[in-house]
Amino acid sequence: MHRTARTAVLALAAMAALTGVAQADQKAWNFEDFATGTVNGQHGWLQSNNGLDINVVPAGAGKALQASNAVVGAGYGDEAFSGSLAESAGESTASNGDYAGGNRQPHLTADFSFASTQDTEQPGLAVQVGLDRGDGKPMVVVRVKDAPDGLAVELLQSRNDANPLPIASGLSRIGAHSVHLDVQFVEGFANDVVAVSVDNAAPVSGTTWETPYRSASSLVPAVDELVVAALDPAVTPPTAGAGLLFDDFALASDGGPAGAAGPTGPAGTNGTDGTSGTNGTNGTNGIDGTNGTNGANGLNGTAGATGAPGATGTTGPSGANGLSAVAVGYPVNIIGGRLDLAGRRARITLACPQPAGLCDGVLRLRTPTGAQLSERLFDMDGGRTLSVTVRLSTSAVRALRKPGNVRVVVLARSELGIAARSSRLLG
Ligand SMILES: [Ca+2]
Ligand SMILES: [Ca+2]
Ligand SMILES: [Ca+2]
Repeated sequence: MHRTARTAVLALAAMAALTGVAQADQKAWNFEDFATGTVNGQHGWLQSNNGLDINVVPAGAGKALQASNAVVGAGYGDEAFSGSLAESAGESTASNGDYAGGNRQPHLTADFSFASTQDTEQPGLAVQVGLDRGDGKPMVVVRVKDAPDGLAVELLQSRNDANPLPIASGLSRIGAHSVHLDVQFVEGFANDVVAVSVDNAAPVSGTTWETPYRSASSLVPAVDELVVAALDPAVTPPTAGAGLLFDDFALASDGGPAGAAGPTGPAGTNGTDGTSGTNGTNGTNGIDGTNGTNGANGLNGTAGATGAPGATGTTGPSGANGLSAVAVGYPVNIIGGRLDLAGRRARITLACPQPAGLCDGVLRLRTPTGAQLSERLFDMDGGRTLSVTVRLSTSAVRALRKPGNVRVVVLARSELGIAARSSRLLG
């Protein structure tokens, strides 16, 4: 007997076998809180035939489920069933038969470990572990058996399968071995996939019992629990209380691994336009351009409208006092003359200034002291000269003989009637 060492290894092997797949529901049993003896009635386990060699036993520091085919049952319904998952697994059309429930899951995994209670061969030893709904209608069954070259595991794909699918063989009787079951229930006929791996080796694939059930015109059952079954009679039955130690059962149902990505859907419709962006920053100033050429002169515009009359101007300043008529007159120039006392006459040359227009006046001869002697009227155009001969009376000649000279006085008016006076003393 080597139960102590083997059970410790059993626990480690089962922990390593658990996977991280998302699970809809799971249950596990390591028998540590079970009482030794029959498993019936403990933590959901049921076993209707208590004459079978299946019991909870001490194993090392803990406990495990011992089983052998020292006694065999009449059918799966006699055997040891675990508690049930809340979510059963199977195809959508599988039958719960009042033994399973919850939301049907398409995928299920199961794990357990086993070890021999003996380190030598137990000829004819064989114990089955199946997936069932609780009334002895399994869908998946593996058999653990002993053979001359060691322990072996095989998959039964029907009840009393004459050619079970080999999974592993030649396994050591010293130490524990782990089993991992992965079951994919696929809608439709003969297509479920059961993959079984022992000690983490590459899995071997088979199928469920869906086809045998359908061939027998039976409903295909759902599964939600484990069954440990002693159903294989032996020529030389194993010793009661020996056989195999099972431990660390774990069961989980879930939605299965994610499928491959589907084909790309059609392109969506265009979204609405986004909002306008903010204004950008101002650019730098450009280089100054060259001056253009001058354009042609435009046409003269039309005359503007006559403006409104201007306001009355302010009174102008008073004018300067005007000069007297004499002051601004044009005196006749007395150019020259000759006194001819013997001929009793005087000849005087006069010139009228151009601006005067004309000179109209009287020429008078006087003594140097001013006594009137003679006179003569004249008129002439502006800018002309005129010789005037004035006759002298005898008394005038006498009055002039002593001084020898005469005063000529001319008084004349211009074209504007302005009078002017001029005088000259002649010898
Ligand atoms: Ca245990
Ligand atoms: Ca059940
Ligand atoms: Ca199927």
